[in-house]
Amino acid sequence: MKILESLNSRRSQGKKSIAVLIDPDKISDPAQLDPLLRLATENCVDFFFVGGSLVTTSNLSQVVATIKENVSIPVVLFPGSAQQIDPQADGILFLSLISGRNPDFLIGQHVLAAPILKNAGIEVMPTGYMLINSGKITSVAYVSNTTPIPEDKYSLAACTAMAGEMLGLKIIYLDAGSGAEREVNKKMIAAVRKSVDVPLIVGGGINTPQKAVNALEAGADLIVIGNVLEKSPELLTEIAEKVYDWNQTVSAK
Ligand code: 1GP
Repeated sequence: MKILESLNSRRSQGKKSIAVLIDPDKISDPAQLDPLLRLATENCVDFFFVGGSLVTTSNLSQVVATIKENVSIPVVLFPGSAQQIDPQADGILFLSLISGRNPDFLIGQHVLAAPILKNAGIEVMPTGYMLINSGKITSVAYVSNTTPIPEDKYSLAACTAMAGEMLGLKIIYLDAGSGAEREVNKKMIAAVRKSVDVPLIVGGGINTPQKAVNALEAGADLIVIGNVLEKSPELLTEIAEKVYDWNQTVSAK
């Protein structure tokens, strides 16, 4: 089953998913990935997201290859630019940064990426990417030169997501930014959830099991965990357990 199809099918059953985000810049030796790959398999992680807003090394291909060689979890590119494409991946979030007004991240990078993606034959998932303010200026806000949506402007975010869905985007991704001081709040997630039917991804600053539960309860279909696993990989077990528990309740109904 294709990735988007499986997200939609899980959503229609009320089931949630979890993705682990890997920043290729932080993986200088593929062996560094071993513990995370083992933990992800043990904890039934659904996807690996690979990418970053500023990738300064050429590790991407090696990282994707190592994941593909060792586990059967799909690899989804989460690119900061058209340079972060690797044909070994299973899919790519083709991100349009709809919370911002920078044409380069709304359509510019996409024009450069399109012919490469056409040849690569990987699954392209049109995604409305929305940055939500989370305290300090995040790398993604700085690099994309866009202003995140204020975290209490629920209607603004809801209308942005709605417009994205009307433009044909198939996924909405609410992101507080990697290592965010404050994760996207429940009210914001719920407001966006109510405004669209497409799968909703939520990430940025989800670094405790409770924050993961909050995002699931508010309506996230898929939560993304990155930063916190660099220092505390064991937290993946606790967070993934919350997703598993949620899905068990749904199955039991
Ligand atoms: C960032 O949504 C991702 O773009 C994940 O964020 O690294 O804070 O978990 P963290």
